[in-house]
Amino acid sequence: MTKHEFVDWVLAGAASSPRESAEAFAPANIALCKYWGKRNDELNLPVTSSLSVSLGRLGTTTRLSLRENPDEILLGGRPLAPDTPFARRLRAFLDLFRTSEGPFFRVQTVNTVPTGAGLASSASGFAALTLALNQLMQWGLEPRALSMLARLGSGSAARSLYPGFVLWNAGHRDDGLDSYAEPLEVDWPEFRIATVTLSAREKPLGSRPAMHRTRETSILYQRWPAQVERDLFLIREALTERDFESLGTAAEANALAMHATMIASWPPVLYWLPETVEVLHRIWSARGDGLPVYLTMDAGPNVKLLFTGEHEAAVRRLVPDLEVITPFGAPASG
Ligand code: 2P0
Repeated sequence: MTKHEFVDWVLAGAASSPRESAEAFAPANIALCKYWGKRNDELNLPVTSSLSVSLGRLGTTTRLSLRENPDEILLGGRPLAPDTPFARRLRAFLDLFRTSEGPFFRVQTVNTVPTGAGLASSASGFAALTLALNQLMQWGLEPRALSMLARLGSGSAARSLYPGFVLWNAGHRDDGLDSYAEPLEVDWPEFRIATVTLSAREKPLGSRPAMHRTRETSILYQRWPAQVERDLFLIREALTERDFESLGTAAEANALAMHATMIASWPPVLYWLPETVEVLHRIWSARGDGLPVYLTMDAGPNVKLLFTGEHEAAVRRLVPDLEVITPFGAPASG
């Protein structure tokens, strides 16, 4: 099945009567149990399920309106040259929903994630665009269908449809109709994530080719699905019991196993910088001294810390220049 056929299937029966304009927000997300490897590149179907936490008000707001050919794309208020990789990828996504006759769009995208924090992923961007399209075209699609459409733009975008903790079911079907994300009913106001920005430079290898290379060449990848199955079970159990230390342990083990698997690829995929390793040792040392702080890492050199509100001051002392995120709303002020 092609992407186009998939979209036709999802949109079959949906109404379509375009409005003038629409606006939507989607949060960025960080996986606690990672998505790494596809079983189908065309439909962006993952080998394993994954579980993330959305970052509250940090994410992407996208405003869409109809216009004459060609599309116009503005990023943070600035027009984007049509031949940039981002503009091409965005247009390719929009092409799934139209013919050569149109419709054409003005796309105004604003990221509310702090620049350089390593969070400006494609996830919130494609999720916000999908939500805005649903409103603009008045399709009236359910979140499950929207999650599958966002997935075609970027796998992790499937998870950015919802706030809070989110599970993306890998699914088993070849047509991808059972591969969508759903929210987990867990409210955890004390839960914190913080980003440690060590490098804002563009990564040497994008996650898409890196994922591909890992799956093709890393001997350790054979073990990855079993690791995810274990970690997903432990994380879900920890969420149910609000057991922060079990959650942190499983999330950290999962991230490090993903990186170990990448490093065993050929040519090797190693995103870490010397500063990354220094932070890891600092965290492990503090944890050895009794501070319940855990870490996770994505396809880059930056580190994200997991802790609870009661330890925020200690974590800030440990790692200055943290960007602390409260996924379940602002902490109550006195
Ligand atoms: C994740 N990452 O679960 C994992 C962990 C990065 C490391 O999903 O090819 O941009 O568009 O489906 O979603 C980044 O990969 O990849 C990612 P595509 P995506 O968050």
